[in-house]
Amino acid sequence: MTSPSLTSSNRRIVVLTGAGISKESGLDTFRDADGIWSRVSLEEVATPEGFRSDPAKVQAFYNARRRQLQDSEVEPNPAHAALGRLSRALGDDLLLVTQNIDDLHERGGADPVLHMHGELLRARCLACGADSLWRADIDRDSRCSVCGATGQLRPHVVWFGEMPLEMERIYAALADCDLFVSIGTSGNVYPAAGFVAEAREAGAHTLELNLEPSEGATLFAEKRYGPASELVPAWVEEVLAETGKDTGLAE
Ligand code: BV8
Repeated sequence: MTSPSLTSSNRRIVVLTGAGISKESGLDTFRDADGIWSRVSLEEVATPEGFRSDPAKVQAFYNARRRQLQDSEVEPNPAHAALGRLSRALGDDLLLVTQNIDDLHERGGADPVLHMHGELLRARCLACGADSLWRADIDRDSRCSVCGATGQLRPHVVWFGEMPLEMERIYAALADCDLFVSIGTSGNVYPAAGFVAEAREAGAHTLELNLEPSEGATLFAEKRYGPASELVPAWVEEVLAETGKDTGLAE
């Protein structure tokens, strides 16, 4: 089905991704049966209160995920590569927002990527507030590369109860977009789960690409269900053909 709003050549697209787009790269989702929240308590490892009460437990949780992300087995999948191609073709006409803290969109060629829940490969200093690239474990001896403080680093990740990043920029893009596409997210976590309503309000066409209907499925004008590695490349092909902006660099 051709997305009605793509007839003009300068449509503006906002894409939101969630953990489902990285599942086929070997990273677990959160709320699937085998998901992360089935093994560890969200309150204990993804809240400021959890960090205050047991920082070592929280650091260990993110250290394990940071190591796994850098494992050679974990690679961008065709969905990441397709969005990389779309990013190169559309430039400023695409805003790619992700809830994910992995770097697979970047490694798939997307630039820029807006990480509204932060990034696993960056550390934030509680002493000076700076965040910096960080690939190693974070522990009590870790030293801030900006101010030199030791033992003051936390993951640069947005926990529950904390304000997601770049919300103004996201809401401005949603108010101005012609097409909003949600990929690989269950629609459980706000404010991301509310983006589809914002886009509808702005008159945008809305499309959900997911393995199964999300919590917000009824809010989407168009829905396609299946694995992201199949759905996303097919959808990107359609968009590039309709807008004539194909880079010709098929992945
Ligand atoms: C905020 C950290 C306000 C990084 C995450 C009480 C107090 C404060 C806030 C609240 C509260 N009660 C409720 C809230 C709001 C809360 C919230 O929404 N809670 C939920 C649980 C009800 N939200 C917040 O707290 C947010 N902040 O509201 O701040 C505020 C206001 C003023 C001042 C200060 C603050 C912060 C939310 C961010 C929390 N951090 N993660 C990390 O460790 O990763 S959220 C976590 O969930 C991840 O970021 C994840 O990305 C996100 C969403 O999950 P999904 O990506 O959707 O993953 P999920 O497993 O759920 O679904 C995967 C989907 O993929 C499934 O549908 C599946 O079918 C599909 N799939 C699987 N395989 C495939 C596939 N699809 C395609 N192909 C496949 N192969």
